[in-house]
Amino acid sequence: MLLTKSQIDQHNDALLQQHQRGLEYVSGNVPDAAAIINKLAAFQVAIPSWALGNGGTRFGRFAGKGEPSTLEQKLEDVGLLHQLNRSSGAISLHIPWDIPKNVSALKQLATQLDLKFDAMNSNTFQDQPDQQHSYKYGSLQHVDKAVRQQAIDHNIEVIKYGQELGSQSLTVWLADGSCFPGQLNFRGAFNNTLESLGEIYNALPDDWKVFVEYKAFEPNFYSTTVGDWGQSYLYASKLGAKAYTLVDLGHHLPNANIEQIVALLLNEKKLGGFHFNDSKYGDDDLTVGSIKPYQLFLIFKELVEGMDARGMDHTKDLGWMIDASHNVKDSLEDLLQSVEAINIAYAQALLVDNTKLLAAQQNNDVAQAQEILQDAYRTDVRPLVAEARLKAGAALDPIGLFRQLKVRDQLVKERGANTVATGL
Ligand code: AOS
Ligand code: ZN
Ligand code: ZN
Ligand code: ZN
Repeated sequence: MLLTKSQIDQHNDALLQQHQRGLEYVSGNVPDAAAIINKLAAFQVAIPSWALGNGGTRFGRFAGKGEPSTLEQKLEDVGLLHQLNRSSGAISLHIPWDIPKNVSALKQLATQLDLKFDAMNSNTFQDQPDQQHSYKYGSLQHVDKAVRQQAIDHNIEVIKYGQELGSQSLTVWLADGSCFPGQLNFRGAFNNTLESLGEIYNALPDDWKVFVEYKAFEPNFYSTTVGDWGQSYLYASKLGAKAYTLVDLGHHLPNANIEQIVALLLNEKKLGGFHFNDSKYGDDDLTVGSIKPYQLFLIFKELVEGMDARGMDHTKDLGWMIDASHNVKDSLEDLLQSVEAINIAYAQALLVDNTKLLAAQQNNDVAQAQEILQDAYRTDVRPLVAEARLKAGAALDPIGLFRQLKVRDQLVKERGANTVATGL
């Protein structure tokens, strides 16, 4: 089910006048609207295969209708998002949920949909029916070398799938840790994990990166063996130049200053990528920008400033990914909202006058520094984001068009109402 160009054009024509009024207004108030629009148009955020269905909690799962049940259908969903916003040109796969059966057909489909394969994700937090050893007490940290080896081999297999598909990175998120004091020898768990990661690292192709994702808690509730950015940084720096820290916004203890973490990791050349999401209390499941949009802006401000200072390419030198999944909204509408929130924060960050900010900082002019940041944050950049979409051939109002064309109803017709997407 793909949209036609004329469906998009018709939708855009109807909104054009109103859009242009907004665009003129904001363009008159920002220094270089054209440059910002070009950057926005080039910026792509990868969609995780596991967010295309309504995720559950351990208490229950309320499946959505017309969810993708094959890998091909997952690609088609992302292709649809990409047609609507031209900002979702990549998919992140998860093995074994997304084992490709026919690699060349899958690659062909991806090319047709204009999608790239972003970071590959391994899974050693669940036991699969055919596996010999259980991960109940951890995987790469396990006290038994045989269990560790099984987890290492799995990660190496994931790299191989990724190589076939043209991915260039592996994200390792470990559920490893402990639920009770005394359960684990912290140093033993760290050293085992480091050694296991080292074997995976040695299997990485030269042009690949490995991202070590940290998480404060869940599913383990006393300790997590990659529990914070310091631990991830330790692993990444001991592993070598191809290893980086991955920041998932929802994986911190409450009130952590994520923008400062990001600034320092970038400074140390160890920031690898992002999992965007939002949360009110803890965890990682809500739509990006739905709870703390100012924090998201502050993070992007550090990203833009830090990447520019190091001459990095915004579009490809970090891995940009969404990682969220909840129970209540249409998954595709939810992802459109997340991508929009990311683009808005990025645009606001591009507005920050860093020369003026630096001068304010040099003069200890605290009020002025705050004014500069909030001036950017309070600018309504939505017309700039919409203009980037328009120029790229996407919809001025992606959710509006999704609803207008009753895309979900069509997916239900094609796939049925009783679908269960594999994944979380
Ligand atoms: C888990 O909390 C991590 O965020 C993972 O990155 C991700 O959600 C997982 O790999 C998907 O199962
Ligand atoms: Zn994540
Ligand atoms: Zn997470
Ligand atoms: Zn979660």
